[in-house]
Amino acid sequence: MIFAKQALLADGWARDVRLSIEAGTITDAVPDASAQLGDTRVDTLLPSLANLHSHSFQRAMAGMTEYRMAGKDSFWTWRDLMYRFTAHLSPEHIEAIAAFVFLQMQEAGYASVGEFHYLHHQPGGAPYADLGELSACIAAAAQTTGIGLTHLPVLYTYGGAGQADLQAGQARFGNCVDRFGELVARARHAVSALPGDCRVGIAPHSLRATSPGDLAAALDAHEGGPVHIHIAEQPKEVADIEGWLGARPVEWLLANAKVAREWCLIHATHMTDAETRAMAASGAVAGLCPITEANLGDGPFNGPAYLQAGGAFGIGSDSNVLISLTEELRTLEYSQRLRDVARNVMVVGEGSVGEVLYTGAARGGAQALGRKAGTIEVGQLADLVAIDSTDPALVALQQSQLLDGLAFAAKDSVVTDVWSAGRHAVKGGRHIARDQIVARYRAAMASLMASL
Ligand code: NGQ
Ligand code: ZN
Repeated sequence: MIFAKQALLADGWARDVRLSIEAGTITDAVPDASAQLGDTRVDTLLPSLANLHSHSFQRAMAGMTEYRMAGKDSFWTWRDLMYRFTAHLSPEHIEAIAAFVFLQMQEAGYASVGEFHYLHHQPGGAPYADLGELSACIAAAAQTTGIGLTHLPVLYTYGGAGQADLQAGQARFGNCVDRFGELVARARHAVSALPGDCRVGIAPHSLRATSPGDLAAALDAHEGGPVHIHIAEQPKEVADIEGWLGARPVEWLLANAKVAREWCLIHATHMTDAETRAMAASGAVAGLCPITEANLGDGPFNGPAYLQAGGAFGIGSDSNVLISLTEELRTLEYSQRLRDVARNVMVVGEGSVGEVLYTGAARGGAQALGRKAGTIEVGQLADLVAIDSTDPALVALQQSQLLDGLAFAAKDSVVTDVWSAGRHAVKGGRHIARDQIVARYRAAMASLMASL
């Protein structure tokens, strides 16, 4: 049982809430209750967020690509460096990095992660004896940390728009649709050993890394569950797709695939207003990755038009250059303010920006990961985060201002506890397996640095 002095329930704030959890699911949520002996007591309980988009291995190169080279650095020059980095990663590295990343996510307040996983093969491109070897590493990291995993094996077949050959640096990613089917089966096998809230979806990497026929075949073979795809992140990508397929990426996808609620369109940065409205109407989730989108120079999301049209959204940490839930939320809003030279942009009509961002991302993130979560109510998974409203950063705020405080005035250190489907992995602000996971990460980094 959890006893919270206050909790944000599905129908609003309540005081003195006693929460019962059975087999990972909330079975009772009683306001105005009394704490009982043995209850886990927390200050403020919120539905936790899903981190809907991560490439965990990229965390290990955080800080290595911020040196300006002669000429103009861009997303594409960053990508070359990232590709070179992948050549040095062993299965042991990949598992140790993923466990560390998941720990950092949990300590920041995320209960679940969508791992968009495209490192499949050995350096050079030969498959491992088990095609799903590296998917199994991701599953093992989820097991170690207790995070709620939605594993998204990636279909990456071509090196660029127009079915270009894979580049040398992309050899570890490549599969044709048939072998991708085998890979998904192996990934399902690996994830079947995890708790029941963990699941597998699929992720055609991007329109440029697949083809219309292959995409249709992969979707046909899909047994159900989330479908994630990178889309319209960079202007060059929009131009390449338009040149090849005769339509802008989001426009093309909406016209050629049955995009609906189980889809998550990652970035969707460069959209016309018509695309923005059509995407919102599709029911898909916009997978926004504000820190990475700023870091890679992608551009700001078309937030006002998307919210006006009722579009669903969630938050991802993508490159993991920094893992911070509070900073993702404010970076999303600040990108809008800087573009519009305005304040309080991500709200339709009047209201709290922090509340719209937080509760929207909680619901949209859960939807994108296929988790029955995102609100605190009976029947939902116990994906929960507790924060300390007596922290100096929050102490002066009214209940109705707490989410604004969290989004704009606090650091992730206000997080005290996190549960993933009832698994209580963060206590007192620390992951329960922190020492072991960090020690293993340090050892992996020492071995990786020796190989660079
Ligand atoms: C990724 N990153 O999948 O990690 C990509 C780069 C690619 C972002 N799009 C790789 N931010 O585009 O092929
Ligand atoms: Zn990505």
